[in-house]
Amino acid sequence: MSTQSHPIAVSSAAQEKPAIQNPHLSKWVAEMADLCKPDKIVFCDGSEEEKKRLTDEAVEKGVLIPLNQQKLPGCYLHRSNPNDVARVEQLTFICTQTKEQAGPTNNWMAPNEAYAKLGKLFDGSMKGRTMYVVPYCMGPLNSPLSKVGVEITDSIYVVLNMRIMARMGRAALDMLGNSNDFNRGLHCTLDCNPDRRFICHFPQDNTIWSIGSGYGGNVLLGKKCLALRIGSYLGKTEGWLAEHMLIMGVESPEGEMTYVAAAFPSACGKTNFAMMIPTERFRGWKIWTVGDDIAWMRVGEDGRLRAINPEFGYFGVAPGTSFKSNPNAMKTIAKDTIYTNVALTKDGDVWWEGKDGEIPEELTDWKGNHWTKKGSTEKAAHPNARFTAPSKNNPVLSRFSEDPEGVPISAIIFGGRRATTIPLVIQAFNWTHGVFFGASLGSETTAAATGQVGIVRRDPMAMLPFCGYNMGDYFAHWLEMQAEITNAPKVFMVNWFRRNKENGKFMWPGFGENMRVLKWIVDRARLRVGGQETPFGWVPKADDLDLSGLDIDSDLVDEATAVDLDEWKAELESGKEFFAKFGEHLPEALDLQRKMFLARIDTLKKRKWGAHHHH
Ligand code: GTP
Ligand code: SPV
Ligand code: MN
Repeated sequence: MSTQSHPIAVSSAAQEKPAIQNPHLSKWVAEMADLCKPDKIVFCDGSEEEKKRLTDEAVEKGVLIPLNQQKLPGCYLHRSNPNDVARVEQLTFICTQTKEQAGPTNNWMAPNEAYAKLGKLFDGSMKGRTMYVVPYCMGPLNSPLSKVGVEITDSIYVVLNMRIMARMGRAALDMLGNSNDFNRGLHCTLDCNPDRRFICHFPQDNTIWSIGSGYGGNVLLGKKCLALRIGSYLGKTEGWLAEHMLIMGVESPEGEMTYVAAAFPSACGKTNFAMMIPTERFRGWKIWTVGDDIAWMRVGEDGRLRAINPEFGYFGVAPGTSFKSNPNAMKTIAKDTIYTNVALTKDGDVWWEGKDGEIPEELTDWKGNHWTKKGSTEKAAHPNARFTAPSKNNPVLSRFSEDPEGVPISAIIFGGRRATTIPLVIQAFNWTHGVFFGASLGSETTAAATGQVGIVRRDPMAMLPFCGYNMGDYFAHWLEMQAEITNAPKVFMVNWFRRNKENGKFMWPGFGENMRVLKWIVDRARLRVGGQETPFGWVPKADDLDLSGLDIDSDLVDEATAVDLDEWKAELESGKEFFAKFGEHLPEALDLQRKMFLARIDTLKKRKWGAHHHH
């Protein structure tokens, strides 16, 4: 430890040894302590004893509220500052040397300017507070695909969440050894004032500075900041992909396993899909969760794309989660879970809109106010209320979820939340066309980020808020990956969220019924089911999609799967504007894909290719 004036407290388990032996780490911690000037420094070891001590302290300080321990053992409620309930994209910056490296879709700040600006805010920011040093590993311990990070934070809530979301503590330090190769993350809640809130990423320094927030993706630095923004940059330089994707194993009744990765934007159904229980018609089929939010994918020795889940827990959307929609999630969050911004019942249980059972007459809402079913017009839980739960609680956790080599991916799915235009499912002709699908993805905004909800925006690969470098170069990286892959995954686009034009309701029942679509995808990936070629891609023929026992009008299914030339033309026009932003960084192959697509549509319009042609 280098000399410095701050008294140092270490967790008991680490007492026999010096707290940190890695000279690079101790030097950096000393520098950050000199900057933030905490009263005390605690090195987190990840032990049970430490968890108990910090939980007790959090309860004493009102950071956590104990829930009914009979009903929900080991579970606690946290209420965030009402001004701090989601990711803040407008305050998130990529601090590369040049603005061009960050690209047109990211906010940019010059590194020196960002260090200076945030440095002033960090200066003395932990006076009277404790600085926690949290070592963690993203990915299975000792996997060649994993990365170590260290987050310095003044928030016990962050420490307890990181403990669930990542392999945290001594094991991560052991993996790091004396290496200097670790992500340096600094976080201070400050006074939680949006005017002093900045989430800055320095990909070229493998560094993250986050200040002024205490919520989710802004502060659990292993997740979106390291695993996606910094990760995507590392992926570009090291030849792999960091993606906003769930990873699932699909097991047939015969025991055949097919791995699928799927990118849906925030709050568009990844957790639900990753834990899905197929409906009755598909008895014998099983879904196994490898990950629910992030995939790191690399080409393996065998030439296949292999994926690991860098995370260790789920930071999932609570509203809408029920035994009806996602029973596996309900079981996962029954113990050892931190709930954020949900409502509280009289007997210490949690509640949110869309939970099973009767709506309670009275509640304490997410802000801590009295709420009544009859009198209150506002939602009792915040729409972006979340649970933090260990993945080992998941009854359908894949037994390969910790495989250091990763699971081989046979299909990649891109999906958005789209009321119109995008059909239930469509398969790309080939890898390049699939990358075009991903790059063209659009979706309605959700409560997962602050700002207006329900506006369609381009969200390529569901990575718009998470790509740590120029997105044009990111598209090129995706295209170039094909060179190394011998068995390229088949690529699909799905939309569970198309709405009936008359009544505005979702046309497709979704959730467990998505197995019908997934089965076609798996069979297509294994080259054993038919399809109809359209100008857009391959779609299922009438008999290809198993709809038996589905309790909805067949007209609705027709509508959900229909493709309309004029709607797609408009879609491609908005894609043109978006692509134009990237200038010379846009790979020509993608622009040509768009032009060929448009040309095919124009050709068919001359012959009145009709909407009846959906199957
Ligand atoms: P992030 O954690 O923000 O990345 O979200 P996510 O992609 O994991 O989304 P999640 O599975 O939590 O679902 C978000 C919302 O979409 C919830 O309210 C779900 O109930 C709803 N949802 C999920 N799947 C479906 C579906 O198949 N159909 C419909 N209609 N809604 C769905
Ligand atoms: C998302 O917004 O995609 C999330 C939640 O998974 S957060 O961790 O806040 O980014
Ligand atoms: Mn997410």
